[in-house]
Amino acid sequence: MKLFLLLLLVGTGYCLDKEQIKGLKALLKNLDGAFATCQLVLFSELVDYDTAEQKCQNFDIGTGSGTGNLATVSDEDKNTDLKLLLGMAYDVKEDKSGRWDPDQWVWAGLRKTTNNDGSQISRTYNAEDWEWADGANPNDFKKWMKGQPDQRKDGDNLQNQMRISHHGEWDDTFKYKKHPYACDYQGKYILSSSLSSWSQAKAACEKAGLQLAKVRSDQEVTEMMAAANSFLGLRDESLKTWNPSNWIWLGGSDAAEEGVWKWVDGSPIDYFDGMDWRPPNPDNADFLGGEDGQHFLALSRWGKFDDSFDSKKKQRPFACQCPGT
Ligand SMILES: [Ca+2]
Ligand SMILES: [Ca+2]
Ligand SMILES: [Ca+2]
Repeated sequence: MKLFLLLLLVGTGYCLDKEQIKGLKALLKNLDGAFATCQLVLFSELVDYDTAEQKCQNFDIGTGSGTGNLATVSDEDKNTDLKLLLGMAYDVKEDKSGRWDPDQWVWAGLRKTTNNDGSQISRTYNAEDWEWADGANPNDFKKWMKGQPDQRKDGDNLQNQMRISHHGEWDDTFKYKKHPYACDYQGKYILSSSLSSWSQAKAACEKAGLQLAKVRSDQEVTEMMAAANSFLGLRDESLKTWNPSNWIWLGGSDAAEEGVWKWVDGSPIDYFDGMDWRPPNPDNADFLGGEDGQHFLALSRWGKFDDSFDSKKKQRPFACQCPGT
């Protein structure tokens, strides 16, 4: 059974069960502005469709911008993730007028590219007339609201852009409308700003079907710094070095055997000697009294590593790793 679950998780997308969705919500609950699952990232800023598309293309996960795209929502998993993320950013409004508010919808990447003459034929949904922002035509998966797409007209404008509701229903609308937007998430990391000890952080990632993160190269330090900037916000320059907010728990430990560092999945930390340690670390310090040294890996918002304590006195943000990355 365990192996089976593992195999499910290692695939490209991974399907969250009810408990894991709860776990993911807990990870994201104190964030502001950007929210990610391992498939999608949603930004709460309200923008028109063209701006949303541009912003997804420019979203930099630490590997350079220009490669992102507005979300391709081509299966039930991603539609479910999108509902979850919109719900994290904005509350659902059930009243009749409120459900058409800008914050009740999110831009995804589907747009109508052909048969746009407004005729009766053009108003009938035909997947070949539509295209995802990544260039693919829609497959059989669709979630159009009853009566949609209806290709309404406003002067010269037709409803050629798709938006998705809190209930996961699709509607075609005008590109000048302003909504939050979702991009396909190409990153490796889900960050949580919920201050936690190392073992609390480890458990919180596991509850969401994830593991505390690995940072295995200088390049991944850059990616982690980019993820921290996107999800936790830019570093607050007024905070002192050891302020909890300046440190992110990672999934490394030498608790089992002093000096033998392993990731939480048991694999060795080959990058250990290449890590940019904050001098004089790693020092296995024991100043917290009653402790037998420091056995848990943290990374600062400056990209410096430290071995630290798993202690209620060390409540920090943390990073989880997306399966298969
Ligand atoms: Ca419509
Ligand atoms: Ca140690
Ligand atoms: Ca240390």
